[in-house]
Amino acid sequence: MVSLKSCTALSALLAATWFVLSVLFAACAPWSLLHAAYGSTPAQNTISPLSYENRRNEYQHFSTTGFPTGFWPQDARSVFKYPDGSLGYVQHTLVNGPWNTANIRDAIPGAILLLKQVDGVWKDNRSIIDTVNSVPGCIHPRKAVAADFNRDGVMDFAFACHGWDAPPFPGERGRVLLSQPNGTYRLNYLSNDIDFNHGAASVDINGDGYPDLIVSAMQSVGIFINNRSGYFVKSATHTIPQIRRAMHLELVDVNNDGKADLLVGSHEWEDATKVILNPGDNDFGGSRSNRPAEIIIPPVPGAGTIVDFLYVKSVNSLYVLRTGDGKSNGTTFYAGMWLQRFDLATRVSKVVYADPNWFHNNRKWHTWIVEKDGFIMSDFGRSIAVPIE
Ligand SMILES: [Ca+2]
Ligand SMILES: [Ca+2]
Ligand SMILES: [Ca+2]
Repeated sequence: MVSLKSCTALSALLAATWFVLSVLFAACAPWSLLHAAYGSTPAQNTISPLSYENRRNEYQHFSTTGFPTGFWPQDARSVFKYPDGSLGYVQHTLVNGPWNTANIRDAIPGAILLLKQVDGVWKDNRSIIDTVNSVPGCIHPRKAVAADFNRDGVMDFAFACHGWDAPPFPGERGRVLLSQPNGTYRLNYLSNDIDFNHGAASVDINGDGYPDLIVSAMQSVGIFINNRSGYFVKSATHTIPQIRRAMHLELVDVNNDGKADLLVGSHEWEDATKVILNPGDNDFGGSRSNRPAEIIIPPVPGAGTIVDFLYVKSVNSLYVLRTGDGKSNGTTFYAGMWLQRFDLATRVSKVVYADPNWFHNNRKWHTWIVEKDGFIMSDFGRSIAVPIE
């Protein structure tokens, strides 16, 4: 039983506590609001910092049935989920290039296409893009990287852009499509850096909870640290000196130690295709005397242009999507499709699909592969299906 006296004391204590809490709340509220405004509250976030996981997961439910007529897929694309659980599709369009326009002065920036699946039908969802406060799209987008860069629980997209695709390859700035507190998206520059950014992938490099980027450039691979608002600064301290060039790269854990490993590939006649195993602290460069362990993927003569990587856990193998290199075996540069399986346990390499004359959707090579229903498939339109075995 509680006496009247202790009740009075308890009431006084509660009142005092309430007063202290009220003062604290009043003092902290503006700070909380500031955090909310900048989306820097890392609570309840289920989106992976690994873009590889975000890109692959949603393809399990993806179908192009009901896609807009006159639509065709372009390289910088991703399937994702909106906060309400419905499926989304994003694409940074590519308008023109040296193949249909002679002069770089006539280069037209691309734009963002956003779709949303409602009752099984794809709807145009571009109305949620705040175009007034967005920068123009880039000239040549090449890859979309999906992660929640400003940590507000809504998927964002970084676009690796490489600029006009002809000598002297001037490069350009990447772009990032960021969710806003009012439910819209804004397109912004990704960083101050101008380069030939062909490939990219995200992981939290410095462990602050915000996804950072590893981006391929013309002569190197750069590490870009997220300033926690979705803008990136090229790191002067994190470098990866053992890669000269990597047109395509991916971050995925291939040895099941819980740390993403770096897969890099480019033009195989210039640079080996390889896995750099994460030493545990995301320092893929290491010190000069202590480089992380590497696994070299055996080359496929004639098909030395690396396009995509897929790790299939059930067979502990890395699948490498390739196209022609024009260097040997009578192949043509960027024509045809090859799929190589590399067993990470036995280190045995096998070409499981090869078609130098592959042609589909008006294209001579395919960009992205996914694992679905026991097959390695094209992400779009079932233009390839190779059983996993
Ligand atoms: Ca976000
Ligand atoms: Ca980070
Ligand atoms: Ca690993």
